[in-house]
Amino acid sequence: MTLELTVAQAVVRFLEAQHVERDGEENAFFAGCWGIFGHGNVAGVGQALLEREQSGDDTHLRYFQGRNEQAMVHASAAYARQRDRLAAFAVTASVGPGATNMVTGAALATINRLPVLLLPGDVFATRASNPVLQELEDPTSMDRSVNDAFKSVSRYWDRINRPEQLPSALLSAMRVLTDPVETGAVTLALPQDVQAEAWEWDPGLFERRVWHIARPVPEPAALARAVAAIRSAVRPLIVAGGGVIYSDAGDALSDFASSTGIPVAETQAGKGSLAFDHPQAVGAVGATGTTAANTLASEADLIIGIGTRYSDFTTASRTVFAAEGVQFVNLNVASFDAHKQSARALVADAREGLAALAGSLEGWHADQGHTRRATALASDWDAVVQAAYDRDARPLPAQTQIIGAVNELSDPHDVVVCAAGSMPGDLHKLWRTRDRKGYHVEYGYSCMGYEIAGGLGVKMALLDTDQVRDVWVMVGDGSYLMMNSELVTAVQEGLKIIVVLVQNHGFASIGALSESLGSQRFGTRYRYRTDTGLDGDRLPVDLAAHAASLGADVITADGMDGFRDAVARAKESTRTTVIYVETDPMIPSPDSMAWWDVPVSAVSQLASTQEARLNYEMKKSAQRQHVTPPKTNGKESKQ
Ligand SMILES: Cc1ncc(C[n+]2csc(CCOP(=O)(O)OP(=O)(O)O)c2C)c(N)n1
Ligand SMILES: [Mg+2]
Repeated sequence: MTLELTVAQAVVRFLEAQHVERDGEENAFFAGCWGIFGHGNVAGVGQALLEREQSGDDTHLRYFQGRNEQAMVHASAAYARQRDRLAAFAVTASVGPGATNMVTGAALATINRLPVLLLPGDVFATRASNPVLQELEDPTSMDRSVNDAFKSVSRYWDRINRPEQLPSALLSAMRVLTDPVETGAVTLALPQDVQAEAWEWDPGLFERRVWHIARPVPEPAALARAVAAIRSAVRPLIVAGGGVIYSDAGDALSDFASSTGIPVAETQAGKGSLAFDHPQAVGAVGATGTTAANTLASEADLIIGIGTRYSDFTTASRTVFAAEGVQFVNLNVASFDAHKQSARALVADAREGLAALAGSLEGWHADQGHTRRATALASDWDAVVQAAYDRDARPLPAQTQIIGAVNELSDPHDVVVCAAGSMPGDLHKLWRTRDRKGYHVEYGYSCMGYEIAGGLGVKMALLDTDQVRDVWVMVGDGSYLMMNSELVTAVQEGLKIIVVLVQNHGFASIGALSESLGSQRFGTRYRYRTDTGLDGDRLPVDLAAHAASLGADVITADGMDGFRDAVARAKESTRTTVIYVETDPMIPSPDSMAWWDVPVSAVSQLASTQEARLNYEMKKSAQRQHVTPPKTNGKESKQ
């Protein structure tokens, strides 16, 4: 017996039947399908979604309309992150520009290891009408289309030129999407003629299927090596990354830190692994770190990296782990990351790995003086945070005051969302996380324009899991201008997000970076052109009016009292609300005492650049490569 469906109908029916299970809990994997239609998908995937919506079957794949394909992928990635990768979206786009608009979103999802299934339309497989509208012809090969651009940003990529290819492609896509190591963007390019083609399918393809999310356990010998390294450490420091959160290992980490007294620092993706007031929490580490975490990192003889990929922000471009002979133990589900910094690799799920370490280290405690010092350093930093929240800059508030007010006036379980600009660094240092899923800063790709679309995805994830929590989207004027269109989608869907739109008339973050590198804030202010460059008056842009024109409620906040009042009103409202506030971009936030490697021109006519280059060379000399193999008690390890 077979079932006759088009290729697109088969895709939709298959997606509806996929489920995942972890720790005994099961749920449907696909929350729905985002889509913008054009000739490349309207009559294929579009028709299939319509047919299912009209079927009366309440398990049909829900359809969501976006404004911009990139934004739809961002919303999907944010959704998957908020759901700990246990649920995801598919995204359908037309052929050509609709498809390539998704490439940036795909890269973001893959960098952050977030599952999203991309279904770009593709040019005719039969070539019956080629070149079709929007087809980029390659004279060297008709087998190539713009969708080949997805290959380098996808974890799995396929093109369905014949219906028979679909079942194995779909199964491969699911294997990758649900694998904690492999996951990221998966692209199945669907030629527009093939989408509409009918085929007789084996009905087994559409049966309910459950994918079990793996929690690999550590290999005993690797565990023993890690335990030996920890036992002999004098000043150990844990660096908690996003893997801790995805694996839901927060409680295990909290218990482990309490029982061993090892301080815990957090990466951007790992922030929230511990509540900010846990006795062992020392906050953000690296280029945007706290003085507590960075001091401990610079003195540590052993770094225990858990679920981190050691980005340059985490390592302060390989300067923050500065002690002579510093060693690494890396607990990571991905062998690739576990082996970084010449570590003793402990390849395992974060929660399973922590449980195994805790079992082997029962009764062991780090040096009490080390533990006490970490707690004292963290408390010093907390006073710095309070001072940054409480300062009273006039006439315009400092960004740190805005962050402080949102932190203090939001509920402990609300979610803050951000991605690019000066705010991610400030949030990393200053935000007091009180909930393991309360901090959502996309800093793998740090993609301007992610913020509003991401906030929408987070809100959808909260609603789908019956959680009543507000979403605070922190967005700069530059990011807002780059992509604000999903405000319309929030209004359309009746979803409430609160957008804090921080107006500082340009790219303040890159301005400060530029100045520190001797490039004089070139090209970073939003100013009229004059004879001497972009240094005229401010542009007459009214972003508050713009947001209102998209259907959001807008509150223009005047000073800090006005801002606090706006926060309270936004909290009470049931509608998407934009709080527009002007800040002073020249007020710096507390210093991290850390470096970031951004090379400065080696030769220059500009005195500012020459000076910055000298400083760069000095800082660069502190960079370490961590290439020495792990050693035990000063002797070469046999392992
Ligand atoms: C898509 C994209 N383009 C460029 C950058 C580089 N970049 C990082 S932050 C930034 C400026 C952000 O401006 P804004 O949103 O106003 O935040 P502010 O720096 O003023 O806090 C730029 C251009 C980026 N991260 N993403
Ligand atoms: Mg700005």
